[in-house]
Amino acid sequence: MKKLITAAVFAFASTTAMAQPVGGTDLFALLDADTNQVISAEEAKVHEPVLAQFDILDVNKDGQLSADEFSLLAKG
Ligand SMILES: [Ca+2]
Ligand SMILES: [Ca+2]
Repeated sequence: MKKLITAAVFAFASTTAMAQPVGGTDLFALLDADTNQVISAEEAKVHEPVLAQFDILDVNKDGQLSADEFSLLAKG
């Protein structure tokens, strides 16, 4: 199951590189107040669902959410 999710995330990332951003990507841009391409814990406070899952979404535990990490949110 984990393998399937990874594949789905990879496919999602590949698609968004070429296609128009949808849903989560717009939210990412909205939350990324300083436009440094990552969501800090401070920026996540604006959106409760992101803040609630921040630690889970922060896969590499660097205290920030990259676009790839953030895309996991939309998957539920
Ligand atoms: Ca940011
Ligand atoms: Ca991270």
